[in-house]
Formats: sequence, structure tokens, C-alpha cells
Amino acid sequence: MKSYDVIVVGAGGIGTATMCELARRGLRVLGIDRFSPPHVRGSTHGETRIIRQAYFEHPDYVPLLWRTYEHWNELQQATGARLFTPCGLVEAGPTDGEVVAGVLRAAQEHTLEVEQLSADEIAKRWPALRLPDDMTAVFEPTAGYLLVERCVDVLLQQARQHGAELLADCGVIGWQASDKAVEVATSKGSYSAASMVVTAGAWAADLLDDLGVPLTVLRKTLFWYPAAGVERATELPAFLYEFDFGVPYGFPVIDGQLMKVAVHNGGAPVDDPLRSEDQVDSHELGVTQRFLSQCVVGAGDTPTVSSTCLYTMTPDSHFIVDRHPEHANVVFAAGLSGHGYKFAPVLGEALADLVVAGKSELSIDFLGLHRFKL
Ligand code: PYC
Repeated sequence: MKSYDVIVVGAGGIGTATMCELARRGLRVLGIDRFSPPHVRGSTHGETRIIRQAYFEHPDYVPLLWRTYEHWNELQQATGARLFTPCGLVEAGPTDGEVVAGVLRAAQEHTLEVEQLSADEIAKRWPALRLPDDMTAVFEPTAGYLLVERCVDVLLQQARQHGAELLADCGVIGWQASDKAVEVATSKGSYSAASMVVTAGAWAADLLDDLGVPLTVLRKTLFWYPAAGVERATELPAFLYEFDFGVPYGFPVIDGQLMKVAVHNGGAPVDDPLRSEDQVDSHELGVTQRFLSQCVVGAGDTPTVSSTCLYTMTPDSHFIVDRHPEHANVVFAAGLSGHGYKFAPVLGEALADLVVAGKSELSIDFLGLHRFKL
């Protein structure tokens, strides 16, 4: 049986970053993925992901975000690839809602630059964008978007340059761990390593089912709408609006033609992530159409492209990053709950720390398993 220092199960966003970090530290790394990354079957595709610092979900994410920005910048400089576009982000909603209040709380706690903008100021800066009367808006200039497939590709290339291997199109059937080794059974034979990292996205629920954390996989649809009639569509910021009918978000036009818009909340539970492809969610279609008709002047009303993406939710929508309580040599990041991609390199660093040292200096305690009564 072929043996490594570390096997990383799942070579998507977090997995490729973890492979890269471990290999950079001189470890012999094998990544295993059910498909051939970057692919469209998990949670790491669809062109773009928002990256931001004034984190409405919780201010405790902010130090991790500072570190993740450093990583993305270093990766851009080292490879010459354009990964991050700092177009800024408008977040809007009721003053007492989750989003605007959460952004202001994180900004205040960590002294982050955020502007409050009126409806007139929004329309003046971005002629196509509108703010409903009952909403407040905040603008984060240091936010932007990552080109997600390109990021995965670059991280994988870097991991390989540092000596990591990838076993693609290979399903993991099961694993067992002793103090000294982990044996992973796959559709292409068995492999062993001193440690294992599980970064398997929608498939983490099966691989970590002994932990008893209820991870729920949701199917989400990404839509691309015609945007030829949207004034200065390539100069828009990314945006996220909290309505009572849903939380649509989207991006400036990047190809001169289409605007990507999707819905952050809700989603249909999926029993088998393998059978979730190509189903357009009609509720999410309606939310994005209603949003565009109210807030983006000139956008088309029928998407011409769509794609399914999976969210793996924890009960509190915060990630779980920890060591397996019974196997110190098994570590994992699971339940990224639809907002994890921007953290890929910092989570890669944290997971590599857990493998190498059993602990990390990064502030990940609030993401530990201890918060669940299992
Ligand atoms: O991770 O920032 C994010 C995000 C917003 C909407 C979906 N994901």
C-alpha cells in the first residue's frame, strides 16, 4: 500500500489550499477527489466568490480574514495570476436586520473602513444600482471577488510544484485510524498516511458521520442574466441585499455580457450530492428576478445560464475546524455553510498547523466542535 505523510480527502477550495500548505512545509501529500478539480460538482465553481472583511456573520472571523487577504496577495505575487478583484461590496438591508447591523458591528470592533450610503449616493456612484426606501446600505471598499476556478487551479499547481500528488476521479469508501496511521479505502485501492485531513465539502457528512454533527447539504442555483442594458455594468461593486423575501447577491459583469446573481439564504436539502446537478430552483429564480427588477436597472429578466452549487450547513452556519476527538491524526474543516471559499488559504494554514503541531496560533477556537453538545 502506498504511504504518505498526509492524505487530504477532497481537493476543492479548502483541500487544494491545504495540500499546498502541507507540501510547502515539506510533507509528502496525497490529495484525493471524487472528480477532477476544478470541477462543477461541489461548492467551488461558478466564476466568482465574494471576499470581504466587515463580516456580518461574526466579528471573530475578521483576524482570519486579514490573514486570508495576505495569503491571496502572496499567491498572486508568486504566480502572477489575477485572482482577486477589489471592486468593493455594497451590503443593504433593514437597519435592524442581520446584514447591515452585523457589518457595522464587525467594522466597529476591528476598526474597518466602511461607508454608509444613501439611495441617492448609491445611484450617483453606480447609475444602474438602486436602494429600496426601507433599506440602509454600507459599502466596504476593500472587499471584492475571487475568480474561484482559477484560484483552485493555481493552488493545485502550486501544491504539485511543492511535490503533492493528486488522485482524481476517485471516491473514498471509508477510513480507519490508529495512533500512528490512517488507512483510506478508495475506488482505486487503499492508501495510508500518518495523518488525514477531511475537506470533502458536501461529502464530509458521510466521512465524519461518527462525530454526530448534523451537516445538511443544500442545493443552490447560480444564475447569469443578460446585462447588455446595465449602465457601467463592469464597474459595479459586488452586492448583497437582505430582503424579507430572500438574500440575493451578485457581481459586476466580468465578461462584458452576463451578470451573476444568486440567493444566499434558503435552499433545497439534498440527500445525495451526486444527484443534485442541473436542477434550477424556481424559488431562487423568483427571488433573483424580483431583486433585479427592483434594484438593477437594465438587467434582463430571464437568465441564460445557470449552475447548481452545494452549501454544506452546520446548525449555526459557522464552520467547524478541529481535530477528530478520538483520532488526533484526523483533522477537518466541514460545514462551510456557503461562506467559506474566501478563507481557503487561511484554513489551509490552520489545518496544516493542526496536522503538524496539534494546534494553531490562528484564532480558530470559536470554530471548534466544543460548541455542539454531541
Ligand atoms: O461568502 O461572502 C460570501 C457569500 C455571500 C453570498 C454567498 N456567499
